[in-house]
Amino acid sequence: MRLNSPQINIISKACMKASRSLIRDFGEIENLQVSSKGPGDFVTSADKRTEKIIIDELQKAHPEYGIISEETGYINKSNTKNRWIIDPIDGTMNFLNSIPQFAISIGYEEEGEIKCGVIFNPIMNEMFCAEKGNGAYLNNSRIRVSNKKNIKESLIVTGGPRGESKIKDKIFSEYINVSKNVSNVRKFGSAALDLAYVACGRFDGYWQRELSYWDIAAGVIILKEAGGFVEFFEDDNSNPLKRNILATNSNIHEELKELLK
Ligand code: 2AM
Ligand code: CA
Repeated sequence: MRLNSPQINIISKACMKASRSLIRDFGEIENLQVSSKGPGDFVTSADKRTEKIIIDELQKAHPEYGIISEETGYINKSNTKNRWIIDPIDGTMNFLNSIPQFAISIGYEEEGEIKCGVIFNPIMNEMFCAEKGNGAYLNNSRIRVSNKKNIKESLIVTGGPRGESKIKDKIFSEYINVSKNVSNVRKFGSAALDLAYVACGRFDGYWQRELSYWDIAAGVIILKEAGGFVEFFEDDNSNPLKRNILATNSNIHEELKELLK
């Protein structure tokens, strides 16, 4: 791999370290699924355990960097120059149900711009990573978005709505409209991996409302470096951590955007 910034090395090391306990935890879930208590509490602690390993590792390298992480929130909030953006388990619902479609996602931001990121699915042993200006990789191979030009032939991925969403009807009607005009739509349950899959051409486009910044920070740079196009739409200015995202191979971008109107 030709990625060589110190930050990408720090992130991939943290991912590898955290993934060892995450793989063990995933192995436990099957047993807990059939127990009367269920795996709920265990998953919450696995999430926290994974986050702690990642944060400890990142802080060892740079105690002064800012952090935004799903479970803990902000650390060193005043440092907005250098910041790690962490989602310890993206695709928690899949993890909870013993479905191996989840990932650790870590992005690194400098002066408000994402410079590099890693998305690691420890069960499939797939590490997606990218660094600004140096391309995107899946393990050791360079990746690129698909070359699909016709939206009617495109495979699109999306997610949501969550149970508590106040715009469920809107999200469902978008789902129907997109479904009628593309080859097919998937709901895979991990925003980070959805973006990574567009980056390597498995999907042609992705959209999702009501995400959090940590779900997509690493995915944005991976997709951009793979030749894709990312756009945030109808941003809620009162909450900078909330995002609606549209991300494609760039060829079908305008057409997919049109379908969401
Ligand atoms: P999670 O697994 O870390 O909770 C599922 O469609 C994907 O969207 C997952 O990446 C999930 O992250 C994320 N997601 C769905 N609804 C969300 C919400 N309301 N806020 C934040 N993330 C959400
Ligand atoms: Ca997430």
